Amino acid sequence: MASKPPKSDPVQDAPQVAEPKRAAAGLPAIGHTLRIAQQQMGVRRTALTLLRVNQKDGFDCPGCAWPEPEHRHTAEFCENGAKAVAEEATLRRVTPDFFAAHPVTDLTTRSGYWLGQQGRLTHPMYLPEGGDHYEPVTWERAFDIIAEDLKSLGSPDEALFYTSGRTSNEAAFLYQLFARELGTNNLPDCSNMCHESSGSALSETIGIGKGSVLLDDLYKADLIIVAGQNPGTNHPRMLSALEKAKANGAKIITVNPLPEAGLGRFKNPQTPQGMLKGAALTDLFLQIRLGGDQALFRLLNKLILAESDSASGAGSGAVDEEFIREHTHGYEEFAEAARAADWDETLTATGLTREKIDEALRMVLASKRTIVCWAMGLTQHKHAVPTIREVVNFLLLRGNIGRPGAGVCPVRGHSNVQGDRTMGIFERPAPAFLDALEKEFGFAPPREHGYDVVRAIRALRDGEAKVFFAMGGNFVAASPDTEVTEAAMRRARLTVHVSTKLNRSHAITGARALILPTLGRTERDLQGSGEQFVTVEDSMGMVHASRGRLEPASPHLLSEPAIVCRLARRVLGHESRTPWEEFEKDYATIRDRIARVIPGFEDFNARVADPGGFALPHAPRDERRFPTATGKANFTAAPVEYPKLPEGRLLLQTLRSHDQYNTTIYGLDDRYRGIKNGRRVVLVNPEDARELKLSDGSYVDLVSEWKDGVERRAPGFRVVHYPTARGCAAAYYPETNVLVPLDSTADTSNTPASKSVVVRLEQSATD
Ligand SMILES: Nc1nc2c(c(=O)[nH]1)N[C@H]1C(S)=C(S)[C@@H](COP(=O)(O)OP(=O)(O)OC[C@H]3O[C@@H](n4cnc5c(=O)[nH]c(N)nc54)[C@H](O)[C@@H]3O)O[C@H]1N2
Ligand SMILES: Nc1nc2c(c(=O)[nH]1)N[C@H]1C(S)=C(S)[C@@H](COP(=O)(O)OP(=O)(O)OC[C@H]3O[C@@H](n4cnc5c(=O)[nH]c(N)nc54)[C@H](O)[C@@H]3O)O[C@H]1N2
Ligand SMILES: [Mo]
Repeated sequence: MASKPPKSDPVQDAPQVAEPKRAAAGLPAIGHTLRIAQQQMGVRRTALTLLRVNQKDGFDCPGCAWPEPEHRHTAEFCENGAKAVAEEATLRRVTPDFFAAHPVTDLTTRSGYWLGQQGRLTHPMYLPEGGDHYEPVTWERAFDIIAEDLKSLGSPDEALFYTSGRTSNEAAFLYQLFARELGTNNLPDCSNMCHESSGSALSETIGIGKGSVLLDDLYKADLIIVAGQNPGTNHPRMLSALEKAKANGAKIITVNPLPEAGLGRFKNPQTPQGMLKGAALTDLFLQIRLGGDQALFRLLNKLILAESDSASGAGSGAVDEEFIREHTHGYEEFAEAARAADWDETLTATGLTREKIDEALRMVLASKRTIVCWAMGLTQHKHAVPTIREVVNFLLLRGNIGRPGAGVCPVRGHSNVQGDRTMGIFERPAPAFLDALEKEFGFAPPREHGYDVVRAIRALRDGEAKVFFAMGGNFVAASPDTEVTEAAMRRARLTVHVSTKLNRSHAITGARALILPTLGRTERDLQGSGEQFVTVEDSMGMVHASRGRLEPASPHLLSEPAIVCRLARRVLGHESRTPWEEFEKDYATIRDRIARVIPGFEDFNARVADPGGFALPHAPRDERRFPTATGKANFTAAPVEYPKLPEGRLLLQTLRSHDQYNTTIYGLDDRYRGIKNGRRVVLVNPEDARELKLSDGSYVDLVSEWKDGVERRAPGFRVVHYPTARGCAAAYYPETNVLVPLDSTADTSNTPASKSVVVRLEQSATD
């Protein structure tokens, strides 16, 4: 039997703190997984469901975007994948009775954890203007309401169409097509808050905004640098890949302000030996200060050049001269900037010692095949784009792009965030993509760029956008500057959420609001032509099918493609020549169109029949061709930046605990970091804490300081003395989003700088 959701809320947030763990996974992980899964699903459903995750005839894990290995274990999932599945396959339900019992004013007082724990949404629900209760509504009426509002807009650009990254390729393709037939490129997505900086930096330098390695490359690498990523929690299956890489002789350098458990010792739950002993993954740990990565890579580049310039190094091949000559552009300017890198400044920016950097250099020079992996620790800074460009410089210098065992590896978050972008979910679409849409569907797509997430919030705030539609996600909780974002959302005329689970975005609404409940990945999708499957693209550009088998959570759910098709028919009517009805009936007909519009998808339906899926083309990886403006891989030479802190302040990063999936909170523990039963904690280096007179266990308010002079405050955090880098602090998202100023974003990519918030810690009034 599944257990009931918690009744009381606010759930008691009373953190208990123990020593952080050194090893990740292993037996405790399995026990933990089964406990959480059984609470949601009961024993039988847990076993049946978990066995189908990531199997060739099963569904793609809705957890992260890490690829599936060629040879899959019977249980090809990880602890956190299993939690993501349990969250969706839960037997708990949010019915119209629930909404009758809980007015919206009540929902706004509840924690995100409590809301999520209530279970799956079962009926389309409508919140009328001035009402305080969502009421059940028919699908027809729901589409009428949306159509009314969309048609009354002064311009289609007053509507926003957000996407979170779980949406399938088929649904995403239809969704962007609908928005563009309506007449807008306002397609902000979670990627704007996530890997946008990677996309920006990579498109400019190598000509494609995606990683250049496949799983097999990791197994062939001599050196893997993992910077700004916590795979033990967020991409647990990556640890198995790193373990295999090490068995093949690779060395691993970890660059992180925190000593994250998984990168220390890993106990592979899928091998008996791994369970007992575990393997140490990291060979060299560089405990860097937040935002110090650009300086670090710049100095390494200087040292590589110096090695190449030195008499003893002449001809040593420290730099790959032939590759640089044949395939790159901008080398001279870059080399000049790199040679000017300053040791002292680098030591200040990184907080590292000379010895550690020298050791890293030796490992770099000894490696013939190097891969750099990264995630949010690199992308969510003001200077994220130049930081990632510097990583590209570092790899180009030794010819580490476009050959086996080497390359760039941005590790994506949401399971189909990369696919959604490939399908055209982008506020700044390429002209060639729009041309292809125009040719295939016979309408003139809008050419003007749309709003990204931050600009969408400003548009709502300023009354320039009036209808907000979300395909999944939890926009108000995931976005920065919570108070600003919530106020902005309340100004909308209509907010609509296509969702599986209840979340805060359903409580903070426009004048009218709709909740449209949808099928999850685990569920059977039956349409006019029979059972359907969808497709997804993983972090390494592999496309494959995903087929749900479970009975849907309620008979009233529609699939995401069906919702878009019906909405499009209702809103666009006869003006649209697109066969929406046929698309809804048979998703293979959507894939036929994708095949004609998007390069790399030729013969889509035939190729996706291969259970292993297929790889999308990637010119730099496949043929060392760089489709950039210069036709070559571009070296760049931006000035080095790093955050500078005023006296008595700390730099706060906002990150994930082990028991959450973004804004979905599975539980109140962060096992690897030794935190139990609470989320309002702030991790502070003991030396900093001593200087700031903050004892372990005391309570503080986090107050963010930004140049607009507005005081942003998150009250009541328990101080935890923790071995993070000096001057740095860490606390969980989304509780701390209230501290991230809307205007504090990365240059070029406009991604909120969620890993770089200047804060002062004030004793809490209640302490
Ligand atoms: N279980 C689970 N899985 C998930 C998610 C989840 O919430 N839960 N979220 C998914 C999503 S959408 C994403 S984007 C990914 C996120 O995956 P991660 O990027 O691993 O997630 P974060 O928790 O934000 O962790 C950031 C890591 O970077 C480090 N870091 C922070 N700032 C810096 C810096 O300036 N320099 C360096 N070198 N390191 C830094 C932090 O200490 C931390 O280890 O995970 C995906 N997978
Ligand atoms: N401060 C701070 N803010 C951050 C980050 C950070 O590190 N720090 N990280 C950023 C990152 S990397 C990301 S990706 C964003 C995440 O932003 P979002 O993607 O918007 O947020 P999620 O929490 O993943 O969304 C969860 C909701 O998605 C819905 N959902 C789940 N599965 C499905 C499905 O199959 N279909 C549909 N239609 N709905 C579904 C459920 O209703 C659930 O409540 O947050 C960003 N915000
Ligand atoms: Mo993400």
